[in-house]
Amino acid sequence: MKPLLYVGNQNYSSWSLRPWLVLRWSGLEFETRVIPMGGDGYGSRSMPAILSVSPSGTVPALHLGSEVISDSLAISEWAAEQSPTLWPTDPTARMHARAAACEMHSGFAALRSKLPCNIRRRTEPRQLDAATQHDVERVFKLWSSLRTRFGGSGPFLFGATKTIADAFFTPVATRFRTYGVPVPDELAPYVHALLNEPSFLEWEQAGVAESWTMPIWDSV
Ligand SMILES: N[C@@H](CCC(=O)N[C@@H](CS)C(=O)NCC(=O)O)C(=O)O
Repeated sequence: MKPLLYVGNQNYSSWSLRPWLVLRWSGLEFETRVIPMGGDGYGSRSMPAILSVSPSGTVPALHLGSEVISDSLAISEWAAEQSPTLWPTDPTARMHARAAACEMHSGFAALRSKLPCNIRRRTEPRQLDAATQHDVERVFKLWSSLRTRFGGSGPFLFGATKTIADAFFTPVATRFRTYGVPVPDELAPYVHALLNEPSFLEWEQAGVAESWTMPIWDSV
């Protein structure tokens, strides 16, 4: 039986996009099922449709036979056990890749709430509040330091090979595009590489084609 990944709406669910990219990049075969988010229980991790496949009440959730992994980083770590190049092979680079993915996984609260993921949307550039600006600048510093130290001649954070860290920052690149956040020139090629990566383009196309809308997110 193939692994089965339950995801949220592809236009909006940044949590879902990350492990979906990781699984794609792993080369493992898997199936994807989309659960439209919203309605009763949404926002309090008690949507019946999600709870029926994910004990945490959240997507993404990966089903491996009778086992369920309901966290994007844990799913990515599972994939990396099957496909070791998902983390850099050099131990020092790997340590920094893990730290970057974990920082994204557990931080950037202002960026998440003020610039919600909405892949197909485009707004005029806006004035960011201090906390969001701080998060944006931290992302730029982190990307710059990793690219300078480990990027070599490749387009991604750790060079030519895409890693879990790149998957975790792909939704951030879409947020910068959606809300017109100016990206420093030196980082524009990295954002371009993320937003033109073939698996991402496939996900984006599915998101654009979705008929669901989340009016609250569209009005932020
Ligand atoms: N720590 C989880 C968080 C996942 C998460 O918050 N998912 C959102 C969708 S983007 C969700 O399922 N929300 C359902 C709800 O809030 O009711 C992960 O990394 O997968």
